[in-house]
Amino acid sequence: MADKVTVVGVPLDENSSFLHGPALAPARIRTVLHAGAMNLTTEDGVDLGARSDWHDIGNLELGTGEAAFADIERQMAELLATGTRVLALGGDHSITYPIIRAVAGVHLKLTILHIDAHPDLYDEFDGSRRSHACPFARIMENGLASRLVQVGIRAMNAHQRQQAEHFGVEVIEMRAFRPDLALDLRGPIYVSLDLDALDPAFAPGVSHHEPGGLSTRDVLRLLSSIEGPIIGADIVEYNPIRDHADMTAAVAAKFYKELVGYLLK
Ligand SMILES: [Mn+2]
Repeated sequence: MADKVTVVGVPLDENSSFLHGPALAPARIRTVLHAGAMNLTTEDGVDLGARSDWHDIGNLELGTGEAAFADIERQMAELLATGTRVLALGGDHSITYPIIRAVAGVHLKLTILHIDAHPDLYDEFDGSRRSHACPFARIMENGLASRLVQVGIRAMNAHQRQQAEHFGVEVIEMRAFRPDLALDLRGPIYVSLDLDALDPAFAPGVSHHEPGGLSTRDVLRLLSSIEGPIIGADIVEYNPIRDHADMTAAVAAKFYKELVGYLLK
């Protein structure tokens, strides 16, 4: 029988607009998760080390350019066809578009919870429609989600505000965020977690520092408040080259554990 949950690395960062590094993230997150400093039990008490119904299968094999997106979509679709739920470790945020293409082929009426400092709704960025600044424009214009709910946003310019209105995106800007925020999300729910949603004080190892963000606890509380089933997730934009003493890798490893726990539910 297929595993209930599969973790897979998607080491693509060629669509980053500012710095490279997130391609190194999956390996670094795994190293820190298994270094011995943290155990494998989630806050709900799920001991991932004692369960055999999930596995981390390493990284996808990827080409470049448009072929990389096709590679991600095909390999994700193959995994999903076995009945498993997938947690993807980016990579830059561009990977979420081909992942959602595969996920939307399995789950109708998808709700995406997108946690990020940036709306990533550009029609194109620096001449590229594959940029990590664009994935949610591609997802919405292709009708791949019935709801897109964004939390943590604090870098919304006029173009992206227009795009959000055009696509009917529900944006909870950081200035309106409250730690006890309760989202009314019905399943199936996909969580796309860009680590730059966190304040750089909590997660310095990202390419785009945007101060005034979420705490690690804010994100954990938000995830635990979701009532509907989480059927897929990604953790993107960790950049080991920008990290200090693996602090951000530990944050990513924490979310890795918690998200695998939610996906196993
Ligand atoms: Mn992003």
